[in-house]
Amino acid sequence: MGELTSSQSFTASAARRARTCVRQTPNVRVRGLNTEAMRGVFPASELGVAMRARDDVDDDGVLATRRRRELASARSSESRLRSALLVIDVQNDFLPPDGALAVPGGNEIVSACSDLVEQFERVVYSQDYHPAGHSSFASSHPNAAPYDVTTVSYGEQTLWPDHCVQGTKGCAFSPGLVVTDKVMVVRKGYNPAVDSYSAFYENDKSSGTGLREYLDAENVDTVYVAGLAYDFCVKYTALDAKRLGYRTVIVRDCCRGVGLPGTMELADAELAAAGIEFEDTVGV
Ligand code: VGL
Ligand code: ZN
Repeated sequence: MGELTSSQSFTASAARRARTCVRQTPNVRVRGLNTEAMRGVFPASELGVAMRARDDVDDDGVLATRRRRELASARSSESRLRSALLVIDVQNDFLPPDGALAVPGGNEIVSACSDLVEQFERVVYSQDYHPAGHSSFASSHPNAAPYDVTTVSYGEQTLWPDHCVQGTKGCAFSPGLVVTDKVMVVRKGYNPAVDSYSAFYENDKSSGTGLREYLDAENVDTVYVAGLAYDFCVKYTALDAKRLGYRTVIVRDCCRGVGLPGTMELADAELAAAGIEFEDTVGV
């Protein structure tokens, strides 16, 4: 993962925090470590760590994270102080190869999301957090199959394979994701009768998660959104953020989508129509 675009400037305190985070993972200087080849060799729990070790090293052997920290202090700005990163649902069940609802390419963004986390003053993680037998599971409906669409009291609901059940390994954050101690975690989807794609509101649009109140208390005016899945939880989180009045930026190369028929195109169109901005990190 490389430098961020110029509009993504950082604060010195985020850089200090980054130093604390990075210490938790081994900063081994390994050149040319082939993470593709390692996929079949390392258990998933080790793979996240191994990938970070590689990503921390530039071609010239300089730690990329150190270079970003230097940029961080240089680019420190008032607007950065008022922004928050929302990391959406980077949980084992959404990651190939073993996740119950694996998002294609989901593994490719875990390390990049961790790099992003280190560059923000405020980070909120969302966690899909369903009770067993949740109404969004196809298994809870007679004669339904995963990815069928059904009509419920609050509108259309896609039915999913059982996923992110509270207390299971699939519900846990990916071991490759840096989760610092002092962060807000928004759990969603715990109401047995209502699904929740957005990190702000349940799908019935009536009950809030408390995220808005937190961001407002922190004087946040800009949210960056990254994670899984682009065409569902990232999309609905970004649409709600924009509707609530935040400047909303999707970090596109730190997202991957489920990709049901038409869902990626629909997400692109809806997000653009809503005036949501897109940025990429550079030179991953
Ligand atoms: C998600 C489907 C069901 C997501 C969560 O995180 O995008 N998608 N639950
Ligand atoms: Zn879910």
